[in-house]
Amino acid sequence: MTGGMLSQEVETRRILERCKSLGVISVVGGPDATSSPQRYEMADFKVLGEAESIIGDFVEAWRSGARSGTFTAEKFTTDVTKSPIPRFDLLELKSYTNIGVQFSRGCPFICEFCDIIELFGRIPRAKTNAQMLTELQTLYDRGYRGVVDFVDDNIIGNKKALKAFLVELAAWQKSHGCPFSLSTEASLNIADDDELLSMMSACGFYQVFIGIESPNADVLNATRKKQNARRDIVASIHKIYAAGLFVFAGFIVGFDAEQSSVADEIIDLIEEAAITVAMVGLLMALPNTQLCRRLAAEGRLRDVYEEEDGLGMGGDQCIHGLNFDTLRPRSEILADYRAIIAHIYDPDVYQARILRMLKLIKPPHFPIFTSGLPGELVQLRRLAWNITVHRPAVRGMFWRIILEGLLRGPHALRPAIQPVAFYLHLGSYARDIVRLIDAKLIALTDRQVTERPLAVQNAGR
Ligand code: B12
Ligand code: SF4
Repeated sequence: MTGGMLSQEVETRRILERCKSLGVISVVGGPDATSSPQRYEMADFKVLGEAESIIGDFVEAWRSGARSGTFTAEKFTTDVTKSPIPRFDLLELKSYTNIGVQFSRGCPFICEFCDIIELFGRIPRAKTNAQMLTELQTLYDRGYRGVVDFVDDNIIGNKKALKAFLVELAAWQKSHGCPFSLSTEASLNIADDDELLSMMSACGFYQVFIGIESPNADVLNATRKKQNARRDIVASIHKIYAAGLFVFAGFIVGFDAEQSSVADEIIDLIEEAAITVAMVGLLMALPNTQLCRRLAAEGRLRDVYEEEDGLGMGGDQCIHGLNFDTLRPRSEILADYRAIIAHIYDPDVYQARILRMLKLIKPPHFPIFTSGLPGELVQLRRLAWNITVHRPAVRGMFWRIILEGLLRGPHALRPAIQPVAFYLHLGSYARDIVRLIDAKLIALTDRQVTERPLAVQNAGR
């Protein structure tokens, strides 16, 4: 998907055409096919929505000789307590840096730009504790040790069910020598619940992804992310650090209610909160969202496949967005976005932020020396070798931060190393984004310049 929507669309069509020409039957499913089935018209089978409740119908149809068809799951009714244990035996576990499992689906919030609540609903549905522990046990029995990512839409959507599970998870981890380090995604109100934070920490959760989106309360209210508007975001992040959890955060630029101060506001928040890995993207009206429907009703939604800014819509997901007529001039939004990326991923600024974050993060309520550690140390050795030998630009940052982490205690090593490892990608990625935005801005300026005489000419007729 890294080629953006246009190339994704073209690639999808190319693959489906190739299937047809080879006489191969194609089966599509998953969030994109569910949200935009029209893009997959050429597929022989479409299995749309949560597969558990319809995959049996598809298999039966196939066995009875059908070679095309559409199966659509009834929305939000799939009983996840009946989901089968994933076939981890099909994975080459050694090739993974983390393995995904899922405890619950759905999120109670109503963010305007979100497709998750349209795909999985607002009433979280959780698996049973026994089911979840069997999944982990299966992974364990297959010899996997290391990071397990809980890929829930919002793991704290049903706190009561989560807390009941965490009690059993902590006991399971302990009785197995703490084989798994855990990461997940949650909404920022996780910071309001001290008990939950310490329970998560005690289970081995070390990292949480949080969608902050914007520091500005008006923007948050307008985009219906009210749960973030009524709080001190910096204090909330610091509280999560104090529980021993490292925060990845998402931000979005391009909201209707945004002012020209957006770049400074986002930079200030990232710096003050000491958020090291901040994923900043341009607002994209995904299909199957309230935002997409509103923009369409206002006549502002653009065809995402249309040529944009004279450069086409190609590019990575983060840079490709704004598939609608923006309220602020497009060039201003792009310039603000560029300013944020250029600032936050400047190597010195990034390093200083990691050092500040290390002072805020406290030891987790989880053993540091676990049975998953040897595997992680092998990864660390590989990383250290790679950086020291092949990445001179990051070498200084890496060793300085490792040293600082060691001085703060073993608990600080992972939050120290992780952002540096990410910087191997983020540093060059940020430079690419800045280059691309510059080209887009020039294309926009050129277009205005060439268009002006035409407008004058037309006005004279
Ligand atoms: C974990 C995750 C990742 C991980 C994946 C790690 C891994 N090795 O699997 C990482 C971080 C790498 C990742 C990357 C990206 N992701 Co992602 N990711 C997720 C996340 C959080 C969970 C996915 C998951 O495993 N769910 C658990 C399973 C059980 O649910 P599920 O995938 O929906 O599958 C169910 C059904 O959809 C169906 N199904 C799924 N696939 C198929 C296929 C067939 C053939 C059939 C019949 C059925 C079927 O059956 C399942 C059971 O019901 C979702 C958000 C979410 N909450 O779902 C985003 C999500 C899938 N990601 C998304 C995006 C955009 C990306 C990136 C493009 C981001 C980027 N800028 O690069 C990349 C693309 C990577 C790639 N090469 O494809 C979007 C997709 C949007 C869309 N409408 O298509 C989502 C929905 C988030 C969002 N709301 O924007 N992602
Ligand atoms: S909190 Fe996250 S998952 Fe929930 S509605 Fe908002 S964006 Fe979607």
